[in-house]
Amino acid sequence: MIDKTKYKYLFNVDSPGDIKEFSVVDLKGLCSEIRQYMVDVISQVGGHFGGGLGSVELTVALHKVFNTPSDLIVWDTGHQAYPHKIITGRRDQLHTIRRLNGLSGFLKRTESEYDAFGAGHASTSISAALGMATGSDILQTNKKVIAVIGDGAMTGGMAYEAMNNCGILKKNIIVVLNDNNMSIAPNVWQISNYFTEMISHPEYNRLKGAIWDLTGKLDDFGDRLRKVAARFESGIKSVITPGMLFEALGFRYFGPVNGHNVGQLVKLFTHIKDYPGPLLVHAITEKGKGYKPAEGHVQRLHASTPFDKITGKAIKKSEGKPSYTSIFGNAMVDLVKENSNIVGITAAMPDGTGLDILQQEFPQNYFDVGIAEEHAVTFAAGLATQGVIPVAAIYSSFLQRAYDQVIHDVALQKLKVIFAIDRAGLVGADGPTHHGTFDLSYLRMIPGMIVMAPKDEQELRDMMYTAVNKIEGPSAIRYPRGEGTGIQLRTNFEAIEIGKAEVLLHGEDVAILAVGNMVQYSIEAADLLKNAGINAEVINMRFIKPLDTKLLDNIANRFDKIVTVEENSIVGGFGSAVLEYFSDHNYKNDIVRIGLPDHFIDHGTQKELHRMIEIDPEGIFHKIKIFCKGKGIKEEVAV
Ligand SMILES: Cc1ncc(C[n+]2csc(CCOP(=O)(O)OP(=O)(O)O)c2C)c(N)n1
Repeated sequence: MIDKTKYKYLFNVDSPGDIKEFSVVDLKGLCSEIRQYMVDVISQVGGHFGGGLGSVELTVALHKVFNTPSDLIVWDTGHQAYPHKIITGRRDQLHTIRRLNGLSGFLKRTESEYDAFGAGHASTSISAALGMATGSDILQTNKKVIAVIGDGAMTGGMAYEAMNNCGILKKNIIVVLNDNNMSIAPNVWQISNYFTEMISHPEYNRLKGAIWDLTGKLDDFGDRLRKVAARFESGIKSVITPGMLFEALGFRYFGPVNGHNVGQLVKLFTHIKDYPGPLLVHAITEKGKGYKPAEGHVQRLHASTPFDKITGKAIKKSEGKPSYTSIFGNAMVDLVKENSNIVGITAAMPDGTGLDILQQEFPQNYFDVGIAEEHAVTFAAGLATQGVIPVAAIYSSFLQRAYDQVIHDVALQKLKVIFAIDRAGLVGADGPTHHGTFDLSYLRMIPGMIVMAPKDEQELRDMMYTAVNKIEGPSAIRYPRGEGTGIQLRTNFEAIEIGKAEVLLHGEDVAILAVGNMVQYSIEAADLLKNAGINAEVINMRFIKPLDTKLLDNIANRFDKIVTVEENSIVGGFGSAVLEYFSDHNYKNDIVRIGLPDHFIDHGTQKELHRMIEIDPEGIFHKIKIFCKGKGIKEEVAV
């Protein structure tokens, strides 16, 4: 329960309109209450945390100065937008964040009119904001448009594509660079070294008093700004400010400013909001600001499960089974021990992918390229041309960004790049931006790509070994978020024959062809079917491409009824591959595909979502029972 008596301002703010008359003292009070409220609520329910704590003053200042929702604030990535949610009418639902039917953990246009643009993936904000500014111009709606982007998101190429275009189009747009020097892990943004160098340059410091010294005392800010602005027209600024790079791209650079001084931010935004053309405000912030345990935390509590408010320590659940992520990370270490030509590549997700384990053991075999999935893939392709064996560890939903690179730079050139695709299937609380629901569809159509899905942790290890040692061209291994099955692992690796499935249960009434984590679910469903008098054969297909066609011929000849099960979109995935094969070979069996429906699935726990769309063991059982016993079942079963 939240003790509302502790709050003087927060519960009087139901929308940004309520802070318009706030004094600087009030704004400061509100900022500290937003932090307090985030700690109170997120410590109980979990969620993204450090980024939001660092963006409180920016959020309050922007909503104070601009006329939202008519003016448009585009938050990049969206994990740092909890303060924005809190002051745009969603304060009282914050405890539902990331839960089934609750608030989204990111930005969502259908959730609030204040969410100008949906987000979840990084580096999109400047492009979207430029589109909005241009749209506002065309329709003459005279809206102010502000993009807020982190230094981590600035490592994504799209941000530069957008800035370049801003310089060309010269629309009125404000980009706020929320620079906390952190991505999830410490950021690998080379330009921040440039800023540091610039800011510490003696020449810059000598002239600092005369230029945009917004970090200091700014009581006479208005007058000085005008005077200094005039001098800048002569071009001095472009030579001596850290914003030279942005200036070269066509932005007017303001900063660096203290992103936690709300009064100063309000002044600055008020002054510049009517300036024409692209502006860039460089705000220095601190991830986890104002909450000691986050400030001392290596990842600044980027995201957390529920935690103890005092210590910041996660409230531990009992030790579970090892995650696929950690199995992958440890397998990388074992593989590198056998062959030092293997390297792991992550796009800013060392912990998320498990490659932090490799980084610790073999730092020279590890690369964090920033939030730059496209680059990661082509970088891997380049490495492969030289005989290095790159393993690009990228979440299923983030690999979507690098699709052309997978086709054009890797597959077309038949390069040996191994894609380790974590978070394949429904990821749970992160929701539709992060669900990995399409990779089987988008990978299996690529010529020469071998696509695998392990049924358990051992098979993941063996597939990695197979990809390294038995496959010459590109390959992909996709596995789900979360725990494995908990099986005992062999220490040695074993190669798996390419395109070979395995029959796990023999039966005669129906054949269940399953991939990945759906194999285990299918075995459990087969158990339930047995009790209902239906004997199912369960096959672990292992390969989505190439399919085990010998086995498919055998199945088609032995079974009238065949079911495919996958945690991928029903459109174009594994089941579709089986249908194509059967159709091409004139088999007329009765086939039902079980998978993810052809619509975006919201957030909830993985378990809840599996239940809801009936791809948990009970759901699979239920569907197959109808299929085997009923008539016209396909209509009922098809998802
Ligand atoms: C395309 C893409 N790749 C990876 C991620 C995962 N991710 C979420 S937040 C984040 C770090 C963002 O850093 P920054 O933009 O500096 O924001 P901060 O959290 O530091 O405020 C990353 C890598 C993502 N959301 N999108």
